[in-house]
Amino acid sequence: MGRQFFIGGNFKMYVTSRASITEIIDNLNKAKIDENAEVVIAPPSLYLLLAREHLRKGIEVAAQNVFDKPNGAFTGEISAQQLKESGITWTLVGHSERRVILQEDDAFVASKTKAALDGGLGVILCCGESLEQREAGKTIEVVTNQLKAVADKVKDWSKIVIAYEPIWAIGTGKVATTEQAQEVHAAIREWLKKDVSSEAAEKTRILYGGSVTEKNSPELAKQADIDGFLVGGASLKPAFVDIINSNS
Ligand code: G2H
Repeated sequence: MGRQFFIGGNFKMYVTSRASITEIIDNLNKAKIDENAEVVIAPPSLYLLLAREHLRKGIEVAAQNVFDKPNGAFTGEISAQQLKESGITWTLVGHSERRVILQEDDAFVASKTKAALDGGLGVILCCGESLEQREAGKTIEVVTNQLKAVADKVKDWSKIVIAYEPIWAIGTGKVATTEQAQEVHAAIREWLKKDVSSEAAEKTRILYGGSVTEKNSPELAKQADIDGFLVGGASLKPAFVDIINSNS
């Protein structure tokens, strides 16, 4: 059986009012969405519950971040248990904006992935190389090292979706070519086969992220190892629906 197409909408910190969140959600609620697509949106944490309350059934809500402890004296953090109990069923982990700006290293990302899975969440695990690393020919090494840190702590990958997001393509308008994206996705699948299991290689969805729009998504979606998208800026626009439907 083929892998179910998966689209994540990462609202980042772009949305700054309840009214804007409600407008985006109203659009999604009214839209005709491919019934074969799995859709998850990730609003800023302040709006997670609002989103869950207003969003139609069948679309899930993700946190953009999670801590690696279940509870305790951790000012400003949110645990997987708290999210799950509030109806938030997914989380992003390891987005490059957190790796770079908040200096989260591979080990911490792996620890958060494990905590999220242990707490019953699905994980959208982000990975990707910088322009410097790409130009040095280190793309596959960087990406597989990021994933290996997780594989050292997590054996069951059935609730992980991988998002390959080359840092140089994020929010820059410079989308990776379909060949560049497919090449890395295929290498990730090969790595899964070798370092995790054949089953994980066959079943794990690998999303592409980085300046995805309704214009480039149909071509990217045709690639054998691209199983969906993690969409930032374009997920706030009505055309997000076209990206969701780009595989139908
Ligand atoms: C990459 C992506 C979503 P954008 O960060 O995670 O954002 O589509 O704005 O490049």
